Amino acid sequence: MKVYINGKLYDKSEAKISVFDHGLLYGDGVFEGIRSYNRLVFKLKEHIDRLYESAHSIMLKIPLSKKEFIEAITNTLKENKLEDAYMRVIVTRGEGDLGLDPRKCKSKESVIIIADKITLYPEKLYKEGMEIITVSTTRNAHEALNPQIKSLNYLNNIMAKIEATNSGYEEALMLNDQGYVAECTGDNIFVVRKNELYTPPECMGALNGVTRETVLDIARRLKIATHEHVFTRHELYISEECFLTGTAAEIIPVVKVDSRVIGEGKPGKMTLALMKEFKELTKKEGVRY
Ligand code: PXG
Repeated sequence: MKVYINGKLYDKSEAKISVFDHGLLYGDGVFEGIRSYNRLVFKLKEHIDRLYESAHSIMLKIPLSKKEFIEAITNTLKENKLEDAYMRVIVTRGEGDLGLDPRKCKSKESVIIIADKITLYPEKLYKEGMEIITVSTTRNAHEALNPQIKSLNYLNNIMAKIEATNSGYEEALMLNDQGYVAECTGDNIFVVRKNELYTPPECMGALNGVTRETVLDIARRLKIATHEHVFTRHELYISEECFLTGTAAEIIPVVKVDSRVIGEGKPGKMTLALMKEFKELTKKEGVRY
């Protein structure tokens, strides 16, 4: 495996950055998780735009133009001879000293691109649906650390994940500090009620997921009414269908939330239709490499 660091490709064993990098010391940096299918990078522009937005918000200068960044990604994929890949793109503040002041990071920002294979949830969960549980760790308040910023500081999500896995569940439902449904630790959440599709708006603490946007687009194309709407756990419990979306997970059905059976306790009709359309889209859309 070859890893891109600041313009050069290194063997995995040689791909190293400084222990003084503020990405490591403070989580001071931003990232994206991107997928490719059959040599097509899915929604690359959307991921790059979000990366630059996250960087802008934390006053991090990305030392490449968007065009150069896209070339670096496609070249890394080519070099690794991967047809289907999961990529991690990272930009950190770079090497500084042992103080959190980013002005002390005199070296350039570090740009890292890792292209690897993806480990999905087990196939069984896509067929039968998964069970999730609400955890007590609430989603970051946007005035503290805005969930729209995909920063390297993911402890909020990791703490929630630990709570879920400690209880024997694969994924955690996170509420915001007002108790409204926000999202899961690495996935957005959708519900179906009366044949209409609902997902919490960004201001509830949900990341504006690329897969979330894609699913909303597909639904509109299928003439399904879509709503970015505030909802509570009660509305989730009484929904007819529920599913999660994310670049890694794609679309995964949820059949139980906090021990309440959702709908008929199996992946719903609309969920299955959206999964099928999503799969079709990944086969034909994307940036070729
Ligand atoms: N919410 C959060 C908090 C995320 O981190 C999503 C939603 C889905 O967004 P996209 O754009 O991918 O549709 C994410 C993305 C993991 C993992 O291991 C997930 C993400 C990032 C890194 C790791 O599940 N998530």
